[in-house]
Amino acid sequence: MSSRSTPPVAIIMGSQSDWATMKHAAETLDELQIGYDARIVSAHRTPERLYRFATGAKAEGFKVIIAGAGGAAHLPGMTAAMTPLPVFGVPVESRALSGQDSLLSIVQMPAGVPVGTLAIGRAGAINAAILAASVLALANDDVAARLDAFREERTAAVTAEPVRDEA
Ligand code: RP5
Repeated sequence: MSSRSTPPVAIIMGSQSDWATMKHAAETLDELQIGYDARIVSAHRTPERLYRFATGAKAEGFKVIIAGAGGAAHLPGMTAAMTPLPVFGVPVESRALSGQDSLLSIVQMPAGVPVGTLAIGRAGAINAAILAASVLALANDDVAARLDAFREERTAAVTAEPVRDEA
């Protein structure tokens, strides 16, 4: 049995094919030096794995869950139904409907079972990680300082004027 402690963030996704999107959440957490586990948990193909994960996530020690899925994207909502932890949903861009199906599946939760829904694709994955950091920063001064620095770097990178192409 591993003695490794549970990291604060769980990144779950419905399929291996979602990793191309969800890796951006992982990379952002890496940049913020926040630990995570990345797991494939499919609402449709591995429902028992989803049940075990979602009902046990808080006791396992996770603090925030980022859940990415595409198409009929039930993963974030079903996870939120079974855990009191904050769940951030990332709609993965689907081939058939460009992620609009994913977005509407995730965002339209009934009152009482919230999923914080992000933008479709890479931007949503990155922002889910930043939001996770914001939640963790409330109780962790080191994370708060790293998040402040991360945001300041991005502000400083915006030039006052556009770089013009040479004619
Ligand atoms: C969803 O179906 C997954 O989240 C994925 O976005 C989509 C397609 O999955 P694959 O057919 O690529 O495994 O469950």
